Amino acid sequence: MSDHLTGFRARLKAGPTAFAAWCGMRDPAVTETILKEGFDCAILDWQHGYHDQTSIEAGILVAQAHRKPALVRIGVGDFAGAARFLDWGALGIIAPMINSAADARTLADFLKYPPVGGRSWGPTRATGMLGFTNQQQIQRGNDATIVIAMIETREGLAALDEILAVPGLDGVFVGPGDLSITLSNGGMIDPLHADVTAALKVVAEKGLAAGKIVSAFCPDGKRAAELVAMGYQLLSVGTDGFLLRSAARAELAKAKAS
Ligand code: 3PY
Ligand code: MG
Repeated sequence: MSDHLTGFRARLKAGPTAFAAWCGMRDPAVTETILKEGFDCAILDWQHGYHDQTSIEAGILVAQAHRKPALVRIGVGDFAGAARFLDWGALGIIAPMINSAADARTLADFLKYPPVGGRSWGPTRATGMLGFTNQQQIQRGNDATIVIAMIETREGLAALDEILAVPGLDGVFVGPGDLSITLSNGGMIDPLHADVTAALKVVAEKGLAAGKIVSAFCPDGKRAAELVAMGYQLLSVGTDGFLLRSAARAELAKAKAS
């Protein structure tokens, strides 16, 4: 059994906080380079990243080569596509703009096998990759993969209690950028704004009380450290683009200082 993969969900709940490499770039070598710096998993960003289907598949495989899980942040409402990514070996799905319990139920229904949901079985990579037989895939696949709803709107926050009560949902992931936009009625984008910080505290408290995985996007490491203190169990740290840009800027500044 591939415990480094199948045990991910349990490890998130037990702690310590896991850190995710947020990967929007298409080349799997970028994912690999960042992952090797000690991140616990990769999140491949299909929604806003540069990925195509081939690069999602390559990202999953390169993460697996380093014995790390890969999760995919899907497009809005793209639950059928998400099930394919699980078949290919993604260990988790992060679904944006989940605004109601009905949204969360539909998400879980697509991605969890019966009796929890109605996921369709496909004899693709995931079964062998996880070390499962077909029968075990049906019986244990639901526990080996995580289904996470993004809370990133005013509506999602208002429906948080009902969303957290959806049985097939493993966790919530705060998108602070979109949250800042909706909380200000389009007035600003500021993922570090005090209103977002207050919402992050509420999501952590309610999510942990409901026994769900609490996770969030962090624009940088400083923010991630603050959210560890709030009890967050899975945090992304910047993005591949941000990390590349900040290292480039810092090194060029040193070169020009001479
Ligand atoms: C947000 O901050 O809105 C996100 O979706 C993180 O990428
Ligand atoms: Mg968002």
